[in-house]
Amino acid sequence: MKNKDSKGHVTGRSIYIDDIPENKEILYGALVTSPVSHGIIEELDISAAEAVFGVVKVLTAHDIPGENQIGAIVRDEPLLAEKNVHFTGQPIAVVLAIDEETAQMAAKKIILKIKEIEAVIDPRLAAEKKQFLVPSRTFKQGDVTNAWGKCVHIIEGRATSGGQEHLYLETQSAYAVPLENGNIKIYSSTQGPTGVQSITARVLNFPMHRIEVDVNRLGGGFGGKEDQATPWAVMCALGVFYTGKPVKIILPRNVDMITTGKRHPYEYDFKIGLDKNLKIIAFEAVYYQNGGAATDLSPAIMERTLFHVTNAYFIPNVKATVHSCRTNIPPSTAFRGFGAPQAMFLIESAIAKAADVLGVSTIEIQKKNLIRKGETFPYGQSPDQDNAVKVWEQYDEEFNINNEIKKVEEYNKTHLAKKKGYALTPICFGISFTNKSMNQARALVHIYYDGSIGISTGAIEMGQGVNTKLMQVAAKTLSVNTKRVKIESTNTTRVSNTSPTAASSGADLNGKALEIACRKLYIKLIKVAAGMLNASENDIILKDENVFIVDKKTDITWEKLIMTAHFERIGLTENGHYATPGLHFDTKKEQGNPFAYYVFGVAGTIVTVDTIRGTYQIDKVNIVHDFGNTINKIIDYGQIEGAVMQGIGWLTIEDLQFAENGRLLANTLSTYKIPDIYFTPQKINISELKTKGHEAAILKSKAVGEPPFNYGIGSFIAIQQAIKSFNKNYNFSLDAPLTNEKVLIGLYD
Ligand code: MTE
Ligand code: LUZ
Ligand code: MOS
Repeated sequence: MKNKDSKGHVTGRSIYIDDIPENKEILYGALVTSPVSHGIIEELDISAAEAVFGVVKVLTAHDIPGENQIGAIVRDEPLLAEKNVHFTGQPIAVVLAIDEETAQMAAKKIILKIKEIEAVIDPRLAAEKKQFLVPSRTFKQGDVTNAWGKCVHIIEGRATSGGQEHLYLETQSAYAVPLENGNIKIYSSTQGPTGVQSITARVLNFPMHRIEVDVNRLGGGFGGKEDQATPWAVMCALGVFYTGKPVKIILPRNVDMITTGKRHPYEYDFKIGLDKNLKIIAFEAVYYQNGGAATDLSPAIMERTLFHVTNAYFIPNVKATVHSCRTNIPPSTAFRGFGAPQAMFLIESAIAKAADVLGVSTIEIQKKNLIRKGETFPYGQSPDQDNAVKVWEQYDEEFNINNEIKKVEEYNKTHLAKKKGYALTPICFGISFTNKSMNQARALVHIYYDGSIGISTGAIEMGQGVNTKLMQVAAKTLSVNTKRVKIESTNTTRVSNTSPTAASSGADLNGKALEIACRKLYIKLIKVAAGMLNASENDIILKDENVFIVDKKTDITWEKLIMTAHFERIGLTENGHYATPGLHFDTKKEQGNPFAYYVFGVAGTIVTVDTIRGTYQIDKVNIVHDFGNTINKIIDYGQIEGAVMQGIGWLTIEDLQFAENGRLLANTLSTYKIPDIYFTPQKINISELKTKGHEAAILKSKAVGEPPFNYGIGSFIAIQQAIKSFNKNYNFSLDAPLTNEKVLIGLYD
């Protein structure tokens, strides 16, 4: 089944926040933000802005009836700055006016005097100054201190990985409208409608039931709207509270880029030890996450980093510590992979560095250390499938690793102006929110008496195709055509207390809840059919929109059955609730079973470097991926292709530069480059691991959203293999992103 949204998207008919028909009394909001990265507000004079014709209200911290606090995990982030500003782009005021131009023009008239204080941008410096957002955490396995003695080779060093702009096509957006009795409805481009609801309630000092949040779809989220869609929604609601009129805020692209948080840049120290057979005996690492000016989701991201420090490998002795460093950039936030890519980048780079220093093959080290069933990760969980090895074996069968190596070597022997590089990237990504309580979901299913079906869940459609998958789950469980199924908007009044659609678990959690609700309806309908046919319930099945007795088709169609059930006064609405079983984690011991299952895969990346210009292209990415048993090949392959490109972009051309004073330099699309159609690999070959799937995954179809992002790591290593074949003196670099400038320098020392 194709993604049900594809037609609407290509014809421009899909509805995003800015496409919702506007009420004629609507007001538009424009932000006033901090021009400096750290300072004390000495003067904030809004009178000139208020005097502009068409301006209705200027909101500042003084106008907040409840708490001026939007922090989700730690309450350390004001909606609007009070005395201090902590990052360039931090919201200070919102101008509400009758049109966008007036709001933006008036915002410029606000007098703002800020005494600048020194900004800290470097997370290592922040750590030296003990500027931490939350306490540091350490995961351990075995005993690293004693293990170094058993190692024949020990390699240590530093590494860096950059931030990453989400660049969702739809910028941050919200539209709030007044309801009767002072209640407020918010249309928000958010991955987390309940987060928007609860934080709006906190800021307005309302009970949650007075705030209704509705989400139709997002023009992309990628984690950037897991909780950072909230402030604009709250500002709109605050505007409604004061003016009684509908209020809309759509961030212009450059405001979005400057103001919102991004993937955490990381700094790393590492030490890796191997025995003479290239078995990794010990790995020790310190991760400094650049968390920005407020906690946001950093503690959860820290946790996911710790869970992925050994990627798809078993390492008997490990010590990993993450410091969450408070700096003066916008609060870093969720981004596809959620801290795992940083961990996986480090271990993959450390292995490649070790191979470079020892003059052995990276691939040999990788292969020797893949994790097997029964072996544990540093937090105690053991994968219940041997798929790390299986994906590797299937990859070798299908793509022939030695042959791929040979082809690259032969090319390099006969070419000078161009060199090729090749790298393999195994992945192992844990599925479940690492915060146990978030692993729950609900679904509400109505069967209307004409036989059509309406479904509400907590899942947010952001391009990943979750709505299409939910249609399939309902259609399959009730055995009806997908045409009968409509997925409603995600609305807090229909499905409450939802987790954000994140952690790649949107389809699993909401799909399982939906399956439960549909199953309840199915059982009710079987009873009705049994009554109609005077038959035993055990003999009745619903199949292809018809009632069957054992395998004999009856004359009772789906529509007839539904109408009869309604006349018999059977309730045709059901709720489903799902909570992932088997999860537990002890944060005192840092041990447990945090994940329902793992997603495995391996990618081979082949690149060509232009040795004159330092430019490169990604020729090919070959992948064997563990889909489980995919319910939607078109969607899942699309998720892999998109994630691979995003992963490659992160470590190659996306260069999120900040000035020393903390101002974002890469603040437009002319200075921040993301992969485009020309940069896309000429071929991405995707092959499915032959497996039955996993019971914890929806219809055995494993989560697919984030794991393949990590295949992008291969580009970082393959490009350096190409440099090395040109410049024998090249030292493997652990400094990402690997921009063309760095490649050129590497080619010629
Ligand atoms: N795909 C598209 N097209 N747009 C997105 O915003 N977000 C990614 C991934 N794929 C995203 C996407 C992220 S960060 C996550 S966590 C998952 O989709 C969320 O959806 P799922 O849980 O339904 O897989
Ligand atoms: N969000 C979250 C996530 O709150 N917890 C997680 O474990 C997670 N993982 C990936 C992406 N978002
Ligand atoms: Mo995805 S980073 O979990 O929104």
